[in-house]
Amino acid sequence: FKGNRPTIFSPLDGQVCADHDRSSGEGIQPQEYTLIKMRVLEPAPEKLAPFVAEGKAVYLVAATLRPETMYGQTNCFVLPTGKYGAFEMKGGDIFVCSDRSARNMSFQNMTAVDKEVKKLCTVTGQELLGCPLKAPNARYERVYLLPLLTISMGKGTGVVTSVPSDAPDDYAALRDLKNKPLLRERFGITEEMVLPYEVVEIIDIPGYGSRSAEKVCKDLGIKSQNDKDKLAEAKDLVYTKGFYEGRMLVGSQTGQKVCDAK
Ligand code: A2H
Repeated sequence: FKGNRPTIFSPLDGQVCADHDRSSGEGIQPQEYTLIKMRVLEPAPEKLAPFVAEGKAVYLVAATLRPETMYGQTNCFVLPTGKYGAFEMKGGDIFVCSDRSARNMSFQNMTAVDKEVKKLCTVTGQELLGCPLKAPNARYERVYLLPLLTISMGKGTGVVTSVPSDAPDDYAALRDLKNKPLLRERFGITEEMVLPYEVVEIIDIPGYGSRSAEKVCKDLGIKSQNDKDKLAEAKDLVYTKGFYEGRMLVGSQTGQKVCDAK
């Protein structure tokens, strides 16, 4: 794709995928994300149920910079107050994501009609919470859609898949939901949606072990998903080291360095 719109390659279906839109910012390189198609299982949220009943493949579509970590997915996140849509894509799939990302995808040959967005319904993050999903490559057969309050709707697709072994933000948010019954109650999340989901060890980083996000959250004394500055520091600490020195513990590239496996 030419221009300043970022291109995403999805290794899961070989399509060229799209993401955010930078209309200004000369010299700023577009961010390349991988889109992860997480299929909506039953019982589907009310707004999506008619499409699922028709036999359509409906996906929550998460944007990630770390496709090699998908073996460690334990859940997916949306912003409860975020506005999402269900969009008709090429081949009849339905993608649930932010309006902005759907528009971007329409310029990357992914929508049913090129350069056009066909929105089937509008849905809030709150209305989607608790939705069961099939996460590709994950150890768990079904994972749930949970709230993450720090999602930016202007980035990626507004949908974040959660890998608490390697992403400090994901670790802190899942731990909040496990430890705080009132937080679960506020968003209609049940124990079964969070308590059975343990960290999956997928990458070993020298000095950080195979649960690097957990270790760095403990080392820095991160108390919740709202500890923004410390979480930014935690991300920096594990990200570079993990990329160059981490080794895959699972999957077809077991033993390889993360930078090669990716
Ligand atoms: B990453 P950057 Cl294992 N709002 O994926 C907030 N965060 C978002 C988002 C949004 N709208 N869209 C994507 N993200 C997250 C995996 C991962 C990620 C791991 C480790 C680090 C990591 C599993 N979650 O990101 O601002 C997504 O989480 C560390 C930065 O574009 C995506 O990759 O640089 C990353 O942030 C994109 O962040």
